[in-house]
Amino acid sequence: MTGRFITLEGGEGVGKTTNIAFIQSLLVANNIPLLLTREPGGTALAEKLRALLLDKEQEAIAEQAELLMMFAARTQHIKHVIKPALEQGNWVLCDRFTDATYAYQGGGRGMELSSIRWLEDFVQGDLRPDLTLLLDAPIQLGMKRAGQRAALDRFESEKMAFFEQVRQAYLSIAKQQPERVKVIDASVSLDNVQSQIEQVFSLFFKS
Ligand code: T5A
Repeated sequence: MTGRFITLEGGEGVGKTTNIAFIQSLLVANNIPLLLTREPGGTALAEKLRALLLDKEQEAIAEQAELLMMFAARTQHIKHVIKPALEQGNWVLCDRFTDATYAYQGGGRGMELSSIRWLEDFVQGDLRPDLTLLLDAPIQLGMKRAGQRAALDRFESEKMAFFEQVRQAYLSIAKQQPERVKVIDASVSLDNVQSQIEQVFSLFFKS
């Protein structure tokens, strides 16, 4: 038996971390064995790569290096955490995955989508999320929320135009893959966001 693979996506500060605990409670209430994880990260080595990727006090990271570091971390994560968990019948809930690469490195940095697609196939084989929740909110709102929470990291220090491209890239993925990617309006109150999430899961449980 294999579990199902669910990812949570969106721009900075839209509420992914906040809503993971809520999604966890929905799954646990349905007696679903669950593994929570995140990208970049999820293994000891991938967390070290994450720290390097988010650190803004170091030499400039070339765009190609950034892309390869994301996929290097992802390779470790899939091999040591995600695949074994799915194979044991657990569901995996992951805070960001490859849609973030299409959005940030593709949309934000303008890297060729064909290179990302090649790496996706090379690293993941046929592994793709079964369901993706895209939390969407205006950039200014997400940045305001993220800034209130902690100091800005290397990505959060980018310019507004970068985040607008990231947002548009995410929305375009959702438009192309509406069966998998469900857009949640994250600009409203947390209660409202969570009732949208609940609706998506009530349909997903039946699928
Ligand atoms: N990245 C990642 C890439 O470039 N390529 C890739 O392939 C991958 C995988 C990772 C960075 O790496 C980049 C993208 C990222 O920049 P991250 O920590 O995963 O960093 O991502 P962040 O977006 O930086 O995560 P944040 O923790 O900043 O944002 P969240 O998790 O979306 O937001 P959250 O839940 O912490 O909420 C922020 C604040 O808002 C409040 C919360 O209480 C919190 O204080 N809040 C709300 N307030 C009012 N109403 C609501 N509805 C609210 N929802 C949340």
